[in-house]
Parts: sequence; C-alpha cells; structure tokens
Amino acid sequence: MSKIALITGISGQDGSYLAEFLLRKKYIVHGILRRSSLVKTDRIDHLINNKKIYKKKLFLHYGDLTDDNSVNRLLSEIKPNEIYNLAAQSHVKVSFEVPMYTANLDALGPLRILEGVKSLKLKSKIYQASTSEIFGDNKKKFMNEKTNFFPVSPYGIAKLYAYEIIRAYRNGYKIFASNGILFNHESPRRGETFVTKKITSGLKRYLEEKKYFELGNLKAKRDWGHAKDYIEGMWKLLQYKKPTDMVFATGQTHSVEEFLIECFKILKIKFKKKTDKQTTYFYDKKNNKLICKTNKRYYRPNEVHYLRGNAKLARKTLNWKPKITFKSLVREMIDAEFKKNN
Ligand code: NAP
Ligand code: G4F
Repeated sequence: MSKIALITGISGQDGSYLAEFLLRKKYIVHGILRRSSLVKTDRIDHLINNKKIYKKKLFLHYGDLTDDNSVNRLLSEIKPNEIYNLAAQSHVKVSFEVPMYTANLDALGPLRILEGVKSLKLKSKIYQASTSEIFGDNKKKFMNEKTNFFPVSPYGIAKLYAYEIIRAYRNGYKIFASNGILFNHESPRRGETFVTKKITSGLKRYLEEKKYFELGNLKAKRDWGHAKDYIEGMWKLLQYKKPTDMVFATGQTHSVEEFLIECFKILKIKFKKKTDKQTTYFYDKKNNKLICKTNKRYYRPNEVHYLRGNAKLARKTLNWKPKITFKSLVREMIDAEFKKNN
C-alpha cells in the first residue's frame, strides 16, 4: 500500500521538489496551502495540471500552521505516515521586521504538529526543516551536529526553539521526530528575494533592460547546495532506523561576491569593480554601464558572516552526498533565468 505523506509548505521551493520526489516514489501526497488573494501555486502547477496525478495522488488542502484547529483537523483527516514540516516565514531579514509572526509560525508551528500527533495518538514520523541559521555567529570552520548554537536573528532563534521542541517530544513522548539541519540550498525555483535568485534575475534585467540592481553584504559566505539534493536527504532521514538530527551541507563555502562573479563568467560579462567608503559598484567594461551596487538597506541588524557544514554523519549513516556542485548550480540558475523568455 502507498505511504501517505503530508507536506506543509508544498508551494515553496523545497516543498515543490519534495512533492515530485515522493510522487515518483509512489507516495500519496497531501499538501497544505495557505489562502492568499492571488493563487500562488506556480511551483506545483505542473503537478496540479497533470490529471493522472492531481486528485488521485496529490491532494491540496487549505490550512495554516499558525492555526491550531486547521493543523489538528488535517492531521486527524489525513493520518499521514510521514509529515514534512517545511512551512515557514523563511526569510532571515524579514524576520527582523515580523519577529512575532516568525516566532508564531517557525517556532510554534512545529509544536502544533507535535501536539496534534501526540493528542491524536498518530504514528506519523515528523521531519522538521531545521537550518544552519541556528549555528549563527559561531566561530567554527566547519559546523556539524556537535557544534554550539548562536542564532542571531528572530528566524534563527525561532528555528532553534523548533529544533529543541522536536528533541523534547522525541525523548519525552517517543514520537519519531527528526531535525534536518540544512545549509543553504538554491535552485531556479528559489524565491526572488533570496540573494542567489536576486542576482540571477537582476542580471537578466540588466542585460535586457540595462537596469542596475542592488545588493547588501557581499562578503557573507554561505555553503550553497542544490535543493534537489537536499530534499532527498529529508526523505532519507525519515527512512533511518531511528529519529535523530543531522547536518546536510556541501562542505564548500563561497561569498555573495563569488556567486556574482561566477554569474558574470557564465554570461561572459567583463566587469570593473569600484569601491568608495560606503558602496561597491560593478560596471560593465563594454559600455561603462552600472550593473549593480551595494546598498546598506539590504544589510541585516545582525549578520551571520560565515557558514560551512560538515555532513560526514549523513554521508556515513544515510549514504547521502550532494551531487550538484556550486558551479553547476549557478549555471542551472542562469540557464533557467534566460530560458523564460524563449
Ligand atoms: P520557501 O520557498 O519560503 O517556502 C516556504 C513555504 O511555507 C511556502 O510554501 C509558504 O507558502 C509556506 N508558508 C508560509 N507561511 C505559512 C503558514 N502560515 N502556514 C502554512 N504554510 C506557510 O522556503 P524553502 O526554501 O522551500 O524552505 C523550506 C523550509 O526549509 C523552510 O522551513 C525553511 O525555513 C527551511 N530551510 C530552508 C533552507 C534553504 O536554504 N532553502 C535552508 C535551511 C532550512 P506560500 O507559498 O503561501 O508563501
Ligand atoms: O539568500 P539569503 O537571504 O539567505 P540566508 O539569510 O542565508 O537564509 C537562507 O538560508 C538559511 C540556511 O542557512 C535558511 F534557513 C533560510 O530560510 C534561507 O533559506 O542571504 C544570504 C547572504 C546573507 O548573508 C545576506 O546578508 O546574502 C547576503 N546578501 C547580500 N545581499 C543578501 C543580499 N541577501 C538577500 N536576501 N538580499 C540581498 O540583496
């Protein structure tokens, strides 16, 4: 019999890839959508428009992770074998602007799921979308399952609560609940306001309309992988013999500026860089036009300057390792950006 999975955040980057992955594995997939004034299912429209899949293998439900009743109702109706809790206010900078909402959703959302599973006495396994942001401003060269947590944003702090409450319910109530501590992962489906997608879409606008774009801190370093590799890790974690917490990362780190320069290389843009006290500018050598510049408005009150993970445990226990390199990721994002108008 097919397993039943429930994905919160199915309309997001990871949720859309995970839905495809689980459908390929013959799961029946249920997804939670929150109501909005415009329909926002672009990332899963190809599944919705496939009649063989939609209504037989994929079921979408309105719900909201900030609403206890909708969480309980859906859990009792669906009784999933596996729950992937991906729903979140996932933007770090925005979390400084909506800290309470971020806490309600990102910290208490997982608690609502745990309480629902506990009170309904379900046997569901739970995957919690934890994050390298919980390591925050720690000074380690590599971060793994033993590294201390120093989150510095409302987002990171809410996600640390989620991480701990998952562990507490796992130990206290014997619920199969695991934290996947994922480092940054990107794709052509990445939201427009995250830096990688902002760069690829900004470059497209520059090349087509000669309009420049603005960025924040170019020096920050991230361990960037491809979302497709990471959703496989989520699934593998829930198939492991016991619930646990695991880091998923590439082990490489690159600055925002390196990401930008890699895009320049792929697009064969020769650039000149100029820096004054406040601002860095990148000009097109060919015509002296401004391509992009920094603007302090994109800086965060507290920054996580450096992230680099060590996923040895996932490699050893789950046989998980990322297949897509940094360079292939950037190329895929650029290719997808420019294909859109074809
Ligand atoms: P994303 O693209 O921002 O997707 C977030 C999803 O959550 C969307 O489907 C969104 O729905 C949904 N959502 C937002 N508020 C909700 C609410 N109140 N109730 C129900 N659903 C709600 O994020 P992602 O990149 O796919 O990341 C997935 C998860 O992994 C998130 O929890 C994120 O914090 C975590 N994570 C991501 C990364 C990364 O690098 N991508 C790394 C570590 C951890 P709408 O479409 O309606 O907005
Ligand atoms: O792309 P970002 O917004 O991702 P960030 O803050 O690392 O968070 C992402 O990864 C986390 C895992 O570590 C997830 F948990 C989280 O949900 C999200 O998916 O910013 C990356 C870096 C930051 O240091 C930021 O300051 O890029 C820097 N940056 C520079 N200019 C910018 C910009 N970030 C954004 N969003 N926009 C800019 O213009």
